[in-house]
Amino acid sequence: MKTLLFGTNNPNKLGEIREMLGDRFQILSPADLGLDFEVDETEDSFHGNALLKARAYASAAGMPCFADDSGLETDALDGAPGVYSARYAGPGCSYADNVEKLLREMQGKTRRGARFQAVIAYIEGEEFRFFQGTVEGQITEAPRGSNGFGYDPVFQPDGYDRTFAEMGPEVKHSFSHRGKAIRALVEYLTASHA
Ligand code: ITT
Repeated sequence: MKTLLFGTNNPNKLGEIREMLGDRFQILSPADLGLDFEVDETEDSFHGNALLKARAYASAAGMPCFADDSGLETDALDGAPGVYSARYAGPGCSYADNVEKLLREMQGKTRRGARFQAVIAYIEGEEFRFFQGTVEGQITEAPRGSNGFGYDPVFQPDGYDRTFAEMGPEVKHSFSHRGKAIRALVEYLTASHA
């Protein structure tokens, strides 16, 4: 079984990736390798920040590594919170703070279209590659559900009457931004290591 490092400090992302890949790849976390650092996300794109994180962890660990930069874009707020999704309500904020701020900013807006984006940067040796996933939906008027993390309680994907937080993890992963990006990575790894 191939071993990959997932360069993240977000336990929810780690849990999702292990749910998706656990039976096919051994997924190590930074903590498993005794790595404990934050990467400054100084780029203004998901691609740029995913690569920054993947490079930092790959060079610290010297093994194949991937990182995920992801977030929520809304039409009515010109793409916000976007790359600032994790810290939308300020440094050290909680998921609940972010959701509260988003609903406040969206109050009275009739355009509620939004999308989750995930960009995975994968590094092996000198080579890097990107894999991407998007899921379109709507921002609800109030939070619903308790599964998942982050903005899941206020994101209702198109074609569903439930938010991500009202779905089981298998259903979310089957068409989520992260599920799509990860399946593209797996396809690449499977093809290039056949
Ligand atoms: P790492 O950089 O250590 O991986 P992070 O949480 O800081 O962790 P990002 O900078 O990529 O990661 O920010 C992603 C944020 O976008 C995340 O904290 C959530 O607020 C939101 N997000 C991403 N994917 C999500 C999902 O599947 N469901 C709900 N919210 C999500």
